[in-house]
Amino acid sequence: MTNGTAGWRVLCAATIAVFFAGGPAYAASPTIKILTLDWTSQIVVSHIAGELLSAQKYSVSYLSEAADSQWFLLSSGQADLQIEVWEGSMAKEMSDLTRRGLIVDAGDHEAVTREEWWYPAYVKAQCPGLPDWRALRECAPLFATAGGTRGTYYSGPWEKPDRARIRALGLPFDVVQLKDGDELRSVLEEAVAQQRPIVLFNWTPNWVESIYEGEFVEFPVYAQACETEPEWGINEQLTWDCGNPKDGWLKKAVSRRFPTIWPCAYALIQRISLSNADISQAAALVDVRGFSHQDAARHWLAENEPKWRAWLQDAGCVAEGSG
Ligand code: TMO
Repeated sequence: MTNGTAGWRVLCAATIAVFFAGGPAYAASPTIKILTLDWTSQIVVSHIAGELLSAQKYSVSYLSEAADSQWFLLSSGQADLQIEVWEGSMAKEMSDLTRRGLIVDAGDHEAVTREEWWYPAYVKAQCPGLPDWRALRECAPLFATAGGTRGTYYSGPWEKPDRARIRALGLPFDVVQLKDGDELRSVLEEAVAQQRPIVLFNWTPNWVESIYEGEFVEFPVYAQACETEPEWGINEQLTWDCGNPKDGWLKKAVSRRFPTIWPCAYALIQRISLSNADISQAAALVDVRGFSHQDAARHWLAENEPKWRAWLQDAGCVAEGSG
């Protein structure tokens, strides 16, 4: 029993030592775990970051997950980097978790973003009141997919509560929620091939804008109070009677351990800044031109060397991964 107790004490001491050392104690150069989520540009841009880190001799791995899981994985240190955090669908978790110190905000990309209901240009001829959202009240039957008069809105897995918005704005629509960006792409391509009316979740920058004309629906202008105060906006009983932000930010998020374990890599991630054109090109290389995600990343890197060289130079730091 004495042995057992002593052994236990040693184990406890070791555990406490590792706990207070904050991670690096148990591995000289742990792997940077990069989250790849469920829309194309995010996966490509993750590979762009991963290639740059690998070239600096960091060990990286990719973790393929649904966007929902990112917050738990980053907060618990099971993932280290999410390279595209979008304001329209992710602002709340991002600000809650950074405020609580569970994840770290590694700064903004240059890109300005929007995530919203969208339709191809030919739809407007059949519903001329668009892009004003009120036009959707009369035009709903155009978007009916199973007969009847209620329209179908195709959403992805990322949005704010769309059913709440539909209720608050009195729209005769039902939501069909699709699994990821690839499924949204399929329903869009099918509708366009038949010139059939469709309204679906889309975002910019994205590959869509490089081949299809179209517009976002204009809902009442976003305000934070719209999410929390029923009295705000045209429906005085309900929240969510507004659209998403039109000029949203695009951020990078890292795990709490990241800046401590890999300060130079962190400096590089902070410098990484992609424009709208970069992100839409990254997506189009895969979704329009058929590259793999990794090949798309390498292609982008080959074409944009001055840009990433400047990030490395501005980071001004020699990689701790190479030591
Ligand atoms: C997170 N997303 C860009 C798909 O809206």
